[in-house]
Amino acid sequence: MTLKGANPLTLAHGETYIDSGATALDAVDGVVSVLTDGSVNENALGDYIISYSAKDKAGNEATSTREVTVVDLTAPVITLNGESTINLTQWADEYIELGAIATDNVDGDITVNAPSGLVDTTVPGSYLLTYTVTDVAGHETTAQRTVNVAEQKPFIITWLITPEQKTIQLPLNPAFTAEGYNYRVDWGDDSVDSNQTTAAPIGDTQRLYLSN
Ligand SMILES: [Ca+2]
Repeated sequence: MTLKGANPLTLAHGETYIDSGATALDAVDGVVSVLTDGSVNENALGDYIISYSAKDKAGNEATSTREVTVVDLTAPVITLNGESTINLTQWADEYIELGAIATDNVDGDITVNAPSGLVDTTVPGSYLLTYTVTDVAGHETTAQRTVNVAEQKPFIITWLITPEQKTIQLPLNPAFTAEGYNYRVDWGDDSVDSNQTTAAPIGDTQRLYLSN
């Protein structure tokens, strides 16, 4: 008896098993029909045996078997929650980790742990976060997210000199309450206030301008 096709045979999970059969040749009877027994569940990992048997007219039986192993050959797929590139502004924005989800052809949903890498929104730069999952079969998948932190631009106000007393309203962003708020004011009369910091302001701050 001769098996057609591979033996043992490795089959990818979910792939349809098509038995290649066997042939039997008897010295007296010539070609003898072969009976096949056994089945493969393509959707369940494991080993399966397909048996073949053939008898000649004299009742002599020949048998053979094929071992089929259903294995997981496919790595999980990661889908990021949120965008793969996130643009933030230094101090003004906070990075919120939205995480990721992963599904596998065999294992179903897989929990994605926190990514490697950290985002420091107080330091401008480009940060790379790497998410990794591994299925039971050991296939690893990674996905990455880039978080760009743009430098906070100082703002400059020029206030024209007028004879009257003037006040200036400095709009303050509540997002800066932790770090304070740095500003530079050019009063237009050769006096400049730089690196003015207001800690934890909410609302507006007044600056009183006194004319000479
Ligand atoms: Ca898999």
